Amino acid sequence: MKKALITGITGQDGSYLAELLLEKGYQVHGLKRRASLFNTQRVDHIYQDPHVENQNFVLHYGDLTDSSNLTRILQEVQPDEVYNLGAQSHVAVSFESPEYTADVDAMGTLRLLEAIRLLGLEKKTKFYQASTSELFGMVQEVPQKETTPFYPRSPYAVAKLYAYWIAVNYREAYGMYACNGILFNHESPRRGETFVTRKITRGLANIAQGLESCLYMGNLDALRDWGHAKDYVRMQWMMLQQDHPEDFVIATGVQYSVREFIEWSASELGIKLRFQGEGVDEIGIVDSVDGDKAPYVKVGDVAVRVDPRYFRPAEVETLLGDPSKAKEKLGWVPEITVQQMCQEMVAEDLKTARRHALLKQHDLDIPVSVEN
Ligand code: NDP
Ligand code: GDR
Repeated sequence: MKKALITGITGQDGSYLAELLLEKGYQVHGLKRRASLFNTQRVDHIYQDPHVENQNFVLHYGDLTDSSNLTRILQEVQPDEVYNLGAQSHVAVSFESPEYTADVDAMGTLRLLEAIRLLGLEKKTKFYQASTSELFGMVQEVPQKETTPFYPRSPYAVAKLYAYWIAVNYREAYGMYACNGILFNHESPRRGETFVTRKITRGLANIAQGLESCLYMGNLDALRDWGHAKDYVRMQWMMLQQDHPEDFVIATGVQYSVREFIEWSASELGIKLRFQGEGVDEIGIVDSVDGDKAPYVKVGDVAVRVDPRYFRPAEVETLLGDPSKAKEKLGWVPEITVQQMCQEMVAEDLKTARRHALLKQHDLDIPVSVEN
């Protein structure tokens, strides 16, 4: 039985990858952080009681900032494959916590690689590094592919640039099977609530159910190449099944704006929006509404406003990937379109909003999150 260790197993990708590897018969080990509240919601459905024998899903307390902890877990597990998905992954937050982001995202990668090497696992353990399209930042070529020069635009992207190169360096210096998946944005109903797509689907579903009145957004003109996380974790696994390690761009090859994602999500909820104004004065007004789908929304309501607090000190305006290498060498093509993904995300967030609306009607407390 193959063994995999996933850092970031409690995150969006970690949870889908764990499901995939379990289906493939792996024993899956994951790093979870100690937190004052439960933080394993995304993997609770595959959790196994530690009192039962022959477990194939095991969580270990750990942190990418702690070398001794990483070394101990690697020594205990002796994994065939390590997927380094753990990261402070929010670009905007990285401007607020740049040093911590560097420690986890850059140094954390080095700590893992060095632990593998010092334990003498460098010829046994294959290593996947969660690299990112944010490396391209201020884009130097359209579309972006494996050979496009990097120009990171945030502390997050700069930290990930170090992680990218240290993975390449360990491959070249020590002959390790280490590779980078340069993944463009990928989303799902499990996406963190403060990333743009989920913020939109959740916010608009709440508006449709009368739980919120307005969605406050940053740069509506940003263009992204969005795919579905399920498609992208499949590729993470494929990258470690080759004879030789290589880096791959993973993307759909199509880009849309944040404004378009808002329009699709609203339309799924029976709300047609008209955008007017410019810059910070831009608003999204309800043009027509299907009262059955969005009973609390009226024509003329301002459902979207721009709030400059969500602008970033340096923005990545446009990203568009060229996944030709992944297609040609690995036969990978994304199966879920961004529009299908948007539908799925809206449907899931609507279910939750309906549940919360029902609780509210009965004067019961609803779990409110103020962070966005
Ligand atoms: P998430 O933010 O959903 O998950 C991040 C994971 O990292 C969580 O499990 C989190 O734990 C864990 N983590 C955070 N800090 C630490 C730490 N100090 N030590 C150990 N673990 C930590 O990210 P995604 O699943 O979306 O992304 C997975 C990886 O892929 C990340 O590295 C991200 O930067 C990268 N990436 C993501 C893309 C995307 O579009 N989703 C695109 C390209 C790259 P906790 O649950 O406790 O917070
Ligand atoms: P990104 O994703 O920064 O590309 O990083 P995010 O969804 O946060 O932003 C995408 C674009 O939307 C714009 N935007 C907003 N973003 C957020 N979060 N909130 C808003 O209100 C808002 N309004 C507009 C942003 O400015 C940006 O241009 C994600 C993360 O998953 C990284 O870890 C990963 O490496 C990259 O994708 C690829």
